[in-house]
Amino acid sequence: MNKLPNEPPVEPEIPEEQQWSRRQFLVGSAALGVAGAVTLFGRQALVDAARGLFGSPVSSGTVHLYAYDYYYIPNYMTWRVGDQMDIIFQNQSHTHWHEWTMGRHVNEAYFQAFGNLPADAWAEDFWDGVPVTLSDPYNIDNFVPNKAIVTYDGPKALFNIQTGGDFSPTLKPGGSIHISFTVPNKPGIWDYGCFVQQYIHYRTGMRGKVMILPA
Ligand SMILES: [Cu+2]
Repeated sequence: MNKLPNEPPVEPEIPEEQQWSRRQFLVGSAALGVAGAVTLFGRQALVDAARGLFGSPVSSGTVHLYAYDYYYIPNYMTWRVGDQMDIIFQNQSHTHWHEWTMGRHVNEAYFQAFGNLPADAWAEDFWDGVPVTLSDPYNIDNFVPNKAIVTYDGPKALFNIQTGGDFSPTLKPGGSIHISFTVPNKPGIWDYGCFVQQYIHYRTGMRGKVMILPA
């Protein structure tokens, strides 16, 4: 709408506190819009655009990581070496099992195979030698510790601990688990993904990236 030249600028008296709330609301709405669009389309391009717009602030403390069919929200994170992280990993699917693995150099030769496959998809498992505390297990299908140094909070039976493959909590539909750790001194870019159903989930887009900044 065109403003008349002689119209005085509108500067309502808004207390500082209220202005801050309004900014928070606007940012929150934009983020919700992106989440909604991702839910509808699950488009990598859209997510990349969102990352460009909003950046990727360093996460520390509690972060919710949601598994859907077949993508994660968020599908990128930025951590800093030495920071304390509490990842609440939750499977939002009503029908599908999902896991969270993290590493480098996925073996893409497995992608063409069917039937029984080796479970160690990453040539390098991020969690090797990393102290991790697991708690609040709910509807866990299984948990593979691999070479992580794991402390279990509560009865170990609830975690259904298995051997073989990468570090991977696998959740039944609606399941969740709390993964607590200090970001190890492994800076750089790491990938995460779900290899359930012979890597179909990963191939379909169920993957993400973590940028780890030096301390
Ligand atoms: Cu999955």
